[in-house]
Amino acid sequence: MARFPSPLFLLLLFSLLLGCPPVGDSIDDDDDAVGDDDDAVGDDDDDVGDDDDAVGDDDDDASVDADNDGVWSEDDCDDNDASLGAIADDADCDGSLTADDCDDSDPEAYPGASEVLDDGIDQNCNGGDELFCEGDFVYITAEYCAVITGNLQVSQNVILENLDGLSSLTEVQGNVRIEDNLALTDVSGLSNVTDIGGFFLFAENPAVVILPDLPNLFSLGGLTIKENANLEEIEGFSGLTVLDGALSLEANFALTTIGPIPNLTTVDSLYSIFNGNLVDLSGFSGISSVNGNVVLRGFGLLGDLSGVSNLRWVTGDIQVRENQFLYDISGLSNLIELGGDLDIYNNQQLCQSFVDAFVAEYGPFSGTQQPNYPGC
Ligand SMILES: [Ca+2]
Ligand SMILES: [Ca+2]
Ligand SMILES: [Ca+2]
Ligand SMILES: [Ca+2]
Repeated sequence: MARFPSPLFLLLLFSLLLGCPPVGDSIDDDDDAVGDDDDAVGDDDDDVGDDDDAVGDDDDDASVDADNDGVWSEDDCDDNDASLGAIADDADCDGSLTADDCDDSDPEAYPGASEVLDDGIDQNCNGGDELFCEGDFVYITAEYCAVITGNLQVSQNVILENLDGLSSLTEVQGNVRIEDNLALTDVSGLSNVTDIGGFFLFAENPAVVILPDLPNLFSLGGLTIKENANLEEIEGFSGLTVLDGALSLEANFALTTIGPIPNLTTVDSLYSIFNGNLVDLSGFSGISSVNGNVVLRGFGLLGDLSGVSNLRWVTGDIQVRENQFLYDISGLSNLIELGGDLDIYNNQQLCQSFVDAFVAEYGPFSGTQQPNYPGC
């Protein structure tokens, strides 16, 4: 029996021959195996959220808000990303609103963006292009330096109250001296510094009461904090991991607290000298290895050495002397190796008998372990 094409097939064939869109068929016109609806209301057959509402129709019409952020697709910087809002509020769609964006026509520039040095463009919106600075610099000339290849010196400035002009600075390959600045109170401008190749000297800044944590500071070639007359607190150095030199606190007479340096395990030498009001050495508790001397001298209030109880290896001498209130040296009992002398003397309240017992148990040690308090 002869077979004839079905009426539906004939209708489709007829439509195609006339160049009309197929209507109401079941054919997968775009061959993507996703059911086209073919209802002749502006379909683009892209199978992406066809709404068939006769507006258009490329499926990005005003009734679509794919990321449900309340901004219609045609007005949305990215309708698949709810964190990006309306073009009207953020013309370059970089996530920084027009009011906050230093260049709302440049999506590479916004507060917090990574800087490209020396390109003439202020990517991070801090007011200027950041620079690779070759040679030595002082405060005034160092503004916008991100890297200084030589030394940085901020000294003998009588009006400088903060270091905000150094907020671009991340690396100094030489030494940093912050010294003898009478009005300086705020040091947080150094908070973006990560590496100082030479030493970091912070000295004779009489108006500084708190030396804030510099959490990005990872590596130093030495650290000396001395003779800051009103410095009460060193908040710590939470990121400091490499100290390729000595750690020295000297004659900060008001200092009561040093916060944690939790990642620092090794220093070249450890000095705390004449920080009379320091009562707690727990900031040093991460240090286990000293490639040089340990000097703990001139404490007025420190009672024990528990803050340095993690000390295991010291290649040089340990000096514990002239500490008025020290009565307990058992914090040194975890020592495994002492390359030099053990000098413990002139500690007015430390029982000589305790010192003798310590030496008998953990020694013998070279060096001087008397006199201390004889009356117990
Ligand atoms: Ca949206
Ligand atoms: Ca913007
Ligand atoms: Ca921008
Ligand atoms: Ca730049």
